[in-house]
Amino acid sequence: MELMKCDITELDVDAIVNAANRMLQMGGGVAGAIRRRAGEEVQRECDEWLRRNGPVPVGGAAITGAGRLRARYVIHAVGPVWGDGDEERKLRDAFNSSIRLAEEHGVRSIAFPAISAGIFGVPREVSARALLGAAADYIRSGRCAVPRIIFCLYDDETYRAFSEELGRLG
Ligand code: AR6
Repeated sequence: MELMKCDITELDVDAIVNAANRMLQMGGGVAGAIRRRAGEEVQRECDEWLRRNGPVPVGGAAITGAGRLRARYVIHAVGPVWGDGDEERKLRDAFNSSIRLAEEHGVRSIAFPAISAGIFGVPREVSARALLGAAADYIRSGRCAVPRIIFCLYDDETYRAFSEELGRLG
């Protein structure tokens, strides 16, 4: 598990995770950055996925190509909105759904943002605890089909919250 302070759209990994909404409409935050940098192709693929499968449940994920990005795939993970209830479990589900799709597509390196910790209003400490906890459980399970898991944090406060949580995990 690695923490990086960076823009997720710049990473040279097999898959980056988008902090998505249920309708896969790429608005602001990470989604907006991906849309600008990858090109409209990714939003078109999202629209097609939605037409076939309907809205993604909270805690679920969808996969598309990555347009002009260096990554091969974008995995659109839907986190909870703060106040929905059971936010931590839903964030763990979003991590697990994303890793499952990554495994199915032969992804060997993946980068996650602090899902729900922006526009969706979940405190960064809660996002850190849930996502790093789920990642630690995944690594401990010994499956390791996705050997490289990066958390890409955008601002100092979020980077600090994830570092502190990682320290607690030991
Ligand atoms: N790279 C890495 N992290 C980033 C980047 C970036 N380029 N840009 C922002 N962040 P958010 P959410 C951080 O709002 O809360 C959209 O409209 C940001 O500072 O992207 O799950 C979607 O379409 C924060 O720490 O995701 C959804 O409707 C974290 O990424 C909704 O927002 C998550 O912030 C999703 O909201």
